[in-house]
Amino acid sequence: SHSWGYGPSNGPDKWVEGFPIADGPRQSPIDIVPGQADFDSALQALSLKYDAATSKSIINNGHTFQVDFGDDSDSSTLTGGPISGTYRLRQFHFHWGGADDRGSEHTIAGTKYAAELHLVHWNTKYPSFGDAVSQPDGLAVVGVFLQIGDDNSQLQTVVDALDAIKGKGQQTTFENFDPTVLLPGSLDYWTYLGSLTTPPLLESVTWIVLKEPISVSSGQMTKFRSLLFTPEGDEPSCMMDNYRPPQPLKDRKVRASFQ
Ligand code: BO1
Ligand code: ZN
Repeated sequence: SHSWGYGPSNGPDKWVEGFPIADGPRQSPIDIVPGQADFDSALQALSLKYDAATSKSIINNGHTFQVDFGDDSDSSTLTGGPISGTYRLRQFHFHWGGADDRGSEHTIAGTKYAAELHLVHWNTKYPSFGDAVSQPDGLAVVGVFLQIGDDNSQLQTVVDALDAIKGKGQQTTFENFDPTVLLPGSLDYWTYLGSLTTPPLLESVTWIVLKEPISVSSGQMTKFRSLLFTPEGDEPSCMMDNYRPPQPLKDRKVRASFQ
């Protein structure tokens, strides 16, 4: 059958055929133009409280690799920032390019980073992630840019696990990992209302995009690209360029937590 992906025949330009919300009013990602964002002094500081004991496994799902967390209690949470209430961490994953000059989903005044980390949280006013994912205030995703530079020793823990999940559908345990170690020094952010960046493209995400990038070396990016979109036994296709380009801002405002 013909499922979505990032190729010419099933990539972002084709997603609207199966997911008409692709042309909806609050799609993600977007290009963030800092000079057009409104500083909002009412925005609170972000509070990210993660417990390493909640990390469970790492999986290649054929679109990206993700680390999944136990989310049956308030052990790893996001509060503050632009959101009300408590959101629980469900998973984190990355998007990246086929070369170091591209790969992020959000762009900053047109500038692309080499990759983007997404920490995905769901609103505990709903019973589960599955219920929250289709609600307008159901999810909050923290986006962190990866900029080419020094080897990132915190990220290397993740990179070292990739050998074990080369093909689509492969997974392995990934325990005792606190994703706080992946965050930059500053939690200054931009925020706007948007969507999942992959099908089903549901318009349920409060986006929180951090201003300060983290580092990644070119060698670490090469290891991301050694993953495969394909399952073991199929003609191999390297996992890269798994990002959606920026979508129209339409009737939305981007707010900044900083001046
Ligand atoms: S993203 O952060 O906007 N790139 C994004 C895109 C898609 C999902 C999550 C975040 N998808 C959902 C799937 C669910 C899955 C869940 C948690 O991720 O729709 O089926 O359970 O991994
Ligand atoms: Zn993502």
